[in-house]
Amino acid sequence: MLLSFERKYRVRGGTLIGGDLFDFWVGPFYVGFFGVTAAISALLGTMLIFASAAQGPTLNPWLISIDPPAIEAGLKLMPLNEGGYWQVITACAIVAFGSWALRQVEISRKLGMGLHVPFAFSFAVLAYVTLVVIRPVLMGAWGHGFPYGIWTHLDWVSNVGYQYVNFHYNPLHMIAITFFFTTCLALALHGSLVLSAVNPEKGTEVKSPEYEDTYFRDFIGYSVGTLGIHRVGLILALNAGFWSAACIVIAGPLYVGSWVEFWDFWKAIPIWS
Ligand code: UQ2
Repeated sequence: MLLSFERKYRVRGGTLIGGDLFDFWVGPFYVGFFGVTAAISALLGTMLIFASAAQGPTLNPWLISIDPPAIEAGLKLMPLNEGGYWQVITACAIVAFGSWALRQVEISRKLGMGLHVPFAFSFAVLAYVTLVVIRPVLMGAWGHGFPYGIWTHLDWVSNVGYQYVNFHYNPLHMIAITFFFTTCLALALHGSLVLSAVNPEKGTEVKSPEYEDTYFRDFIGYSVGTLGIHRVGLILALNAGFWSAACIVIAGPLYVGSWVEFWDFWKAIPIWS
């Protein structure tokens, strides 16, 4: 059922490309030019995953893997069964993710809202593109991309990690992890605080945001505020994605060798050496 609110806002305009041509809805979903490109690239990419998997050697869903070309192939386009499937599937994925972000922009514009949602989603896309395009190109071979398989992508993370002896010593990896943990802390604080206000003792009234502020003022002497916590949450989550991309893109293109030995510079500082 269409809410009366939605009917009011289901009007033409706000599109980036295509004018009125794709400016319509299918059931609850807005389509738009980028809805069409997202659907086509997602469907094509998914069908190619099945086509590649059908080539074998296994149909066990846990073990199926669509591998990038061999490192020796460099940045060449390859035949389908020698990494070409991975290359075309990667291209489909990037077009699908890009379309999805631009569709979010069109919906934001239609509703006269900010672009925070597409901006946030773009950080996730950036992290993926860093792994399968930016870093492989900087290192000169598509073979540095990760394989599309449930088990094999885990192997890839493990193997790449050990190539740098112990990836946890990568300083940007430390920063990324810290942001992931802090994001969890912020969401746990926020989710529990809101639920505690909205689910009071049986027979008592739901508590207003002033109660939430007061809780934290009583507790730690400070409340960041009901709008503020969402700003904090967004900035924490964006940083988690950004530093994840940064920590892997410096490993290889900028720094080769052991992340454990990286910290030897610290012991060599003149003051204490
Ligand atoms: C808050 C507030 C909310 C919240 C939360 C806080 C009323 C409903 C969780 C408390 C948050 C603080 C003090 C900042 C936390 C910062 C980090 C980096 C974890 O004050 O306003 O709104 O949900």
